[in-house]
Amino acid sequence: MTKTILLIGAPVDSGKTRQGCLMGPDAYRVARLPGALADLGHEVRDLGNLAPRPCAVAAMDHLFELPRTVGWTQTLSAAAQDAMAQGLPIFLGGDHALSLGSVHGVAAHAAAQGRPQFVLWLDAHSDFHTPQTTQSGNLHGTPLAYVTGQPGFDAFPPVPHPIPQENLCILGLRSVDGAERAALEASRINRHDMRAIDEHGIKALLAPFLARVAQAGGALHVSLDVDFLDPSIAPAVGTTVPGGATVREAHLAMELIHDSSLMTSMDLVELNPMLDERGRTAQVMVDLCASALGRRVFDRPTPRLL
Ligand code: 5AB
Ligand code: MN
Ligand code: MN
Ligand code: MN
Repeated sequence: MTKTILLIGAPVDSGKTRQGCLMGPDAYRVARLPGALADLGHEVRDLGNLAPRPCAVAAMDHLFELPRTVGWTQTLSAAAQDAMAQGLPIFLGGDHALSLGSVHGVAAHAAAQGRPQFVLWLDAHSDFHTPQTTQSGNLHGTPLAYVTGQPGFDAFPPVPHPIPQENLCILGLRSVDGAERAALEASRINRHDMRAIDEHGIKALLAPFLARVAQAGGALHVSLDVDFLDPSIAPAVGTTVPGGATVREAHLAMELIHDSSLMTSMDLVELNPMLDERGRTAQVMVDLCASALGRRVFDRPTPRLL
């Protein structure tokens, strides 16, 4: 089914100290994301890049760039709510702090429609820190705590529609900090680490979650962190953790998402073009996005020599 796809550039770089993700949206454009989606028959509208609202909240010593990140959250939540009324938004990151806003916004839209919101989080990390538990002070490690309504986000917009923990599924885990682990273990969040993927295969883990989304008539936001992938195939990321998903595991996840027809919004996050090798990470992310929107495995173009 053809869709109206809104590409929303979110050059967020305030979520961690290592800079470079601000170049992500343009890298996706250069790697031909708009063309790849248009080739599948979709109507593609590139809305250009957003900028954060100026924000007067006080800085906090142990948190990197809190005011700027709050400003981005306001901008992106509003943009997400607007875009959901027009089609399927894809947020071109930008680091994962952008999901503080994108998920906040899509959840507000779903609530207004009386529809439950679900989130699939493809990531090496659980991003379940609060501003109190983070050791690094990097807010890109906090979005799942924020959108589920955990306490400690007083500087951020209120969360009137927290996403129920059982509506979240994290796939690809292999780096979870102590405080996050305790909170995660006490939670109802569905989560599968790399060992589970090794033992059962990605379909056995993902299909039951997709079935629950379908059963509930839910909206599904997919948040794809570059570090879900093994760094050997996706080196352009500041937080590399060996032992990630293979090219085919990631494509199969995207193909299953497409077959389900459930995805209503998406983030492509954490690409740092400064760390890329001849654009190969940008390219693999573009190809994965195309799979999520209907490119079949045998229709994949033969890659140009890298
Ligand atoms: B990402 C770490 N848990 O809090 C922290 O890349 C890493 O969005 C967070 O998943 C990684 O700084 C955040 C050590
Ligand atoms: Mn992440
Ligand atoms: Mn990560
Ligand atoms: Mn990362």
